[in-house]
Amino acid sequence: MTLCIHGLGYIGLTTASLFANNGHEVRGYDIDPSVRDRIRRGKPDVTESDLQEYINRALDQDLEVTDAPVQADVHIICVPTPWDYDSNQSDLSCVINAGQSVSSLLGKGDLVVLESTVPPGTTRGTLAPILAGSGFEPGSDIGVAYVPETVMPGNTVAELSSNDRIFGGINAESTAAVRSLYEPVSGGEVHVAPDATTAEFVKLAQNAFRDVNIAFANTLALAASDHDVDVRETIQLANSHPRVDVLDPGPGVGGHCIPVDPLFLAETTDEADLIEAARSINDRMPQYVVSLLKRRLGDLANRRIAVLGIAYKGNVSDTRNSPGLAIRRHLLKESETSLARADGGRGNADVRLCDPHVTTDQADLVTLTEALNGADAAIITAAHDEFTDLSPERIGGLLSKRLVVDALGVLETKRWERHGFEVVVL
Ligand code: SAJ
Repeated sequence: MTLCIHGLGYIGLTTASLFANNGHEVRGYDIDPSVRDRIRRGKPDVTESDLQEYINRALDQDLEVTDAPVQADVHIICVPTPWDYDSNQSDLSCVINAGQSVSSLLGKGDLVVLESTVPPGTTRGTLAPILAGSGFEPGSDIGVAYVPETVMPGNTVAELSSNDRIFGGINAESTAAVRSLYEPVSGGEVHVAPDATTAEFVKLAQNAFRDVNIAFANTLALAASDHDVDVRETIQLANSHPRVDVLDPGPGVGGHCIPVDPLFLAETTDEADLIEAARSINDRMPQYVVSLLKRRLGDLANRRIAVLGIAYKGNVSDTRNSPGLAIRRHLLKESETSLARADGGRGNADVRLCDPHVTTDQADLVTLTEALNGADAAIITAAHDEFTDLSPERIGGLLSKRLVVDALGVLETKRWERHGFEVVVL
């Protein structure tokens, strides 16, 4: 079986490697020549070391990067589907472009699989009509199906081989074809959805579920502070109930999936009040973190603040929708407000960003010592090991005020307090 993977981002390259490592001849194409070049040189944009090894193994076998999409028995589309915040709708242009390029390569009996996260109905309503332009009838001449990916960044290789998979074709023949492709490479159980639209809906439901549940935890954190109650102890006690499993509050919901996928679900229905409320609660958390700091420091003008973590979560390098970067924006905005009110001689807060996992030069990053030196406060915004292992003994002398906002509840508060720190836990 020959496969052509369209889009070699995080999911496309992982999927290409999965099939190459399971004995398939895989060709992969990405529209960005620098992505193709990096993969060919064995230097893809991944930071998980076992994923890097997994990809290298695939490149040593039968994964080859091509300068154009090629004919194959199976085409798998793994292209980005961003949310367009201006028009408030999903942007399916990459899926449409990939579909057109697949259409020009099709032969009778081929299978086309969409893995990109999309609004319900996209495989049947958008992709299949484009493929029909080939002259082959989707469903009868060619198979067309949707297969969501569920791997968790940071734990990709383990989840790739153990997670359950869900498939849905536009008809029974398409479903059977996609099942026989994925079942032999799936370590978890396989579940057949009644159709492609259901499979699309399931993916969105999973991520919206997590967003709503994080919003619930964040709501508890906001409400607990009104009563001077420790929300994390509350959650631990609440979770002793056999049917309660509250998630963790935090500085906001980042990444490319959880903050975006619920919008795809809301786009196609009028019944999205809960989903929209959850989005708005989670989006307000960075501002809330800044308000916790303001309560202690008052005016933020001229303050020096260390933001520890611009990755969207612990031990990953991805900064998309980063709570840490959102917190920086709010700190700067708040101190601008102070500037407007203040007498002459006052300036914006000096916000110093530190993140040992982020290697891109998109933000001015400094070392931990540079970030903390002379700072009025530090805010922990990503649960990287380097930050959860921080010791008050080591950094106490660096800060000008012993104030830490622990937005993720990762520090042992009592120990820090013994060293004269005020620890504000979200
Ligand atoms: N977060 C909290 N509280 C929590 C859990 C997470 O505030 O209790 C925050 C994190 O700090 C982070 C954000 O939520 O900022 C998202 O992180 P995550 O670990 O919940 O999820 P992702 O985006 O890394 O991966 C999710 C996963 N989906 C689900 O768990 C339902 C993953 O399985 C999907 O494959 C992935 O989205 C995707 O690609 O869709």
